[in-house]
Amino acid sequence: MSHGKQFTLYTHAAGPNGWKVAYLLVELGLTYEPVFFDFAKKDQKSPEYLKLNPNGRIPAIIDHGNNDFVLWESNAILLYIVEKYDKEHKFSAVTDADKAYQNQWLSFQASGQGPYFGQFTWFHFYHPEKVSSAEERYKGETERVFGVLDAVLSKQEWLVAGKMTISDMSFISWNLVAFQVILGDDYPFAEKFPAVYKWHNAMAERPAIKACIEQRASMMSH
Ligand code: GDS
Repeated sequence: MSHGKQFTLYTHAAGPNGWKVAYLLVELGLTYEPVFFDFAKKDQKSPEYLKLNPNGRIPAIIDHGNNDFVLWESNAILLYIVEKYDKEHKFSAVTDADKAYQNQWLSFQASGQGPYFGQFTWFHFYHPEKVSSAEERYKGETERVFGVLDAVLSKQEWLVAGKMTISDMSFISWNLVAFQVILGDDYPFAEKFPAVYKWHNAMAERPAIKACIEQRASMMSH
């Protein structure tokens, strides 16, 4: 390790899943060196990177403070970081029941939000043919997932343990893509999903998270 930071984070300027990890590292004051991949050059499929992450996707981390421990899958990374470096439980559950709920929401994010929002993005922007039925299906799933979150968050401020945890944080990046890109700026988000809107903004306005969001925006405008 020549950069002197605790972590190396393999990530991408636009891709949502690397930023999740950045939000937590910055919130906890842990240092990291980002390596921003160029997907057009297939950096994520290089033989060197596949040795770290056989799935060939971002994010992955190397923890230089723990014998160069390597991990991939963003929510597994969030859990590892809080387990090892959030001893005060600033962003993580304490009791067994809350830990189970924390896992429940992380699983819902990784199976319900990420892939469906991702497929909506894919069919909206990248699929070589226009397939309206697929786009409609994933738009419907995106709205359904927001509906689930809104029903819960209209009764409680945070998903788990009465505070912002990694479960809440794991949703931020794809929320942003949905707000800004796939549903679009003119989508009446605040009216349709008021509790989600409030919850998301409370997180996005935190200085650490705001700094990451601004860094992403500035990288995307260049
Ligand atoms: N579950 C993993 C995690 O959370 O760590 C998902 C990681 C992931 O999706 N990484 C993307 C990546 O490295 C960047 S975020 N892609 C490069 C590649 O595949 O070559 N993800 C679903 C999710 O978040 O659950 C997606 O939908 C991503 N879409 C969002 S970009 C891809 C394809 O054909 O589907 N090659 C391109 C689209 C894509 O990666």
